[in-house]
Amino acid sequence: MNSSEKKKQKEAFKAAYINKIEEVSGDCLAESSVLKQYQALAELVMDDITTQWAKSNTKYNKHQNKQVYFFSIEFLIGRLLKSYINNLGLEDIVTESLKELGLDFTAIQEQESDPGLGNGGLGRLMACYLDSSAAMDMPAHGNGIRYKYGLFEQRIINGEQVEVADNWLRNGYPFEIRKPDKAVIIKFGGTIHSEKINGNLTFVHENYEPILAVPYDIPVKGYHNETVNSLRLWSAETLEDFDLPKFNQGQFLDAVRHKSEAESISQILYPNDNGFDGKLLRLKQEYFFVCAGLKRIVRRYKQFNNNSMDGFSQKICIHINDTHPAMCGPELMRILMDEEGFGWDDAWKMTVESISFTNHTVLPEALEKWPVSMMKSLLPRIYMIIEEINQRFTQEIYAKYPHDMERNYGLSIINNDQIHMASLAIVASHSINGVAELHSKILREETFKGFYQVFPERFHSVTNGVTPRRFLMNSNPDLKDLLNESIGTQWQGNLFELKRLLNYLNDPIFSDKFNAVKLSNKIRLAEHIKKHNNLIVDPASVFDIQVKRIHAYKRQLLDALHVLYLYNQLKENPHLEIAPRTFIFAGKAAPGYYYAKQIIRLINAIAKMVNSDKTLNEKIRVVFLENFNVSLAEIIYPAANVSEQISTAGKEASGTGNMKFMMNGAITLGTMDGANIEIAEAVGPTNIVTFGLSSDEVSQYEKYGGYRSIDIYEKDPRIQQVMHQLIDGTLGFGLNFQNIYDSLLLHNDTYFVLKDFNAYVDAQNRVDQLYRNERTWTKMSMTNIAHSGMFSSDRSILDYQREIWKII
Ligand code: GFP
Repeated sequence: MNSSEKKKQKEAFKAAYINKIEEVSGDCLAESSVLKQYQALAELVMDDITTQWAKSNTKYNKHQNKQVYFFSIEFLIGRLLKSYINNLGLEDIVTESLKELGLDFTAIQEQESDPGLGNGGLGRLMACYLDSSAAMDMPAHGNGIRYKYGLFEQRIINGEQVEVADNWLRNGYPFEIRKPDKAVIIKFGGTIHSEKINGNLTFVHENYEPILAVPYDIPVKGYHNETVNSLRLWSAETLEDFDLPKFNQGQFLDAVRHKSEAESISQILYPNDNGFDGKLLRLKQEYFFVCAGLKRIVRRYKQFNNNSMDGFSQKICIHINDTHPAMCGPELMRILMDEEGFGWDDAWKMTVESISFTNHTVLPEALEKWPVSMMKSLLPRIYMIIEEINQRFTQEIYAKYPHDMERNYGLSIINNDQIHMASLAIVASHSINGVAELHSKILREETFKGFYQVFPERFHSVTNGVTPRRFLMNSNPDLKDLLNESIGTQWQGNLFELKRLLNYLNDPIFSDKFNAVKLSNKIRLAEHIKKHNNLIVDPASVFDIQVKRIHAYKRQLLDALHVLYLYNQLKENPHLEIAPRTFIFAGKAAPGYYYAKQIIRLINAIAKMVNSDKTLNEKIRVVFLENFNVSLAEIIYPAANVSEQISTAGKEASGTGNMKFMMNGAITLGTMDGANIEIAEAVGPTNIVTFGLSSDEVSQYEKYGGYRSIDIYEKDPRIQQVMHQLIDGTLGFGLNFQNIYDSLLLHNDTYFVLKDFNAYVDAQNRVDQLYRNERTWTKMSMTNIAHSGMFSSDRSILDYQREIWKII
């Protein structure tokens, strides 16, 4: 675009924008509030997108391309305004125009709420996959729940987590379109009986409670292309707002009760502490979005296929994200048999051919199991179908392995009066995949070993990925510009092109510019810390960061204990030479997960003690940033030097934060777990710092015993000191972390924190040494970015297309 064209475009944009402001606020630009400026900009952007959206949909209908639908109970999409603008290619026009109008673009963007429709990696992965699919012109859509409240807003008060409702819809949401004309009815409870209708045995559902599912669609705009896919989120409503007869009889409360009970289905997002908690409302939520989504998919398919279901499983992929949508199997069977008139065998073939399943955790306590009685009364027809799926499956297994009764029993979808949702998902889909090499191996060899023997061809592995558009290009614009001016822009279309950066490893001028970018990102984060925590941190110090859900297996505790140990070292020897460090933590604990909340409290107690101790000469600082969400993450990753990925080996399925850090040049300090292993392979052993037990060692200890945390404690005075400090009042008057202490000693340290402590301290010393050699560190950092191509979600989507959906 030459400069006069650009000028023209800017003038046109400004005129349209001023108009829009007047339209949405009734005020002129000068009088408009920042909120109205945001709403006007959002609407203007939506005007552009909806035109393309309609075109994409028409194209999909005409050509009947194979469509993928991600079914997920979480979609952690983050703010959308900026990514829409960038994907539309309007970045410069909008930024410059707003500046010329004297408006603050950053303040405008901050008006957007950050939809907290997910707990962590699981939901964020879905958002990355939608972004990549659209960027690659691939028809892939999301199907989930429009929770009225996001997870929760985390406040830290007196060092403790306090939860506040996250009312993300408070000011409306400009990027969704409500489609009441596409609403469907979901049936809960009631009874089933069979009848002969026109000579065919038909199942009739009676006395059920009907709930209306209303879709809200959010466009998913591809990067610099014409593709706009859809994220469809379902909201629960009553068929009629009030029970009029009751209302007329004066029973007002009863009348509204039904309304609020119905709406409760899409009211809250369950917090995930990787411990499965079988609540009836959660089961309702799961069936609600599964049933609504599938009904619309089938209806639309027929609408553009001469009212026929022919070819359905060749054209439709139902991809289920973990087991929450596992009822897709029986529900699709129900639709095909009860509504479309197929017999069992044909319906089963279509079901298995269209469904694929990704597992995201191996923690046994997180694998969903529903009581038979609950399923039977809430979803009687679905239960009947699950029972039949199980009966047919176990018969096949018994016929195949008649002498292995014990193993066969383990494969049963229903046992001990519980329905095992992972087993259901495996049996009812043609593909099961793990999310990193190690995780997939553990699925094959341990978690789903029996199923792997029966269906080896169904097992795959697709390593997770993250979108470089949000997590590099949009959140680290200075790095983007530096890369563009040095290695060209091809990397923006193909992240593997970042390898060209290796040519600059020994270029001192480039290195200086590269370090200047990191420093300015650290200054940005330091300003955030100053504003929110009222603490000054030195941007020249090592920014050592652990941000993720707080969970025992992710071992924020190991990080915290090391800080405490370092504090003790510095107290003993104030002249100890170390590169000054800022330890930064962020993450939410599930409200009912006491232990995780204690970890937050511990980190804050350590922070208070360390930050107020003048004798340390500011060599270490500790920060806990409240309310970790996608927007905050976007400021954090670009500013990191050290990426803490220290889960107990074998427990973290993949991790995706590790990839976001690496893409921004942080060095991973990690265990050989999840995708850390693949990061290590990509960058080579000299560009990562690894430590600790391997997953095999962990699994040996778990199976055969042989680990006694007390032995480690007794031998190591450093550990004794930090352990005592947990309970002796060092961390503040009246502050006692007895339950953390007990978990490590009395309960034998389930996640091997003490066992790995020594190795972690050594690894931290290595980090210190490496950082103090600036040239080495800069090279390591550049090498990490150069090899991050493999961790783009574009690569993951290509793998899914090739291996699982068979699209290319
Ligand atoms: C879960 C797993 C992670 C994995 C993501 C996405 O995330 O290891 O990377 O799913 O597959 F635990 P969290 O919800 O725990 O972040």
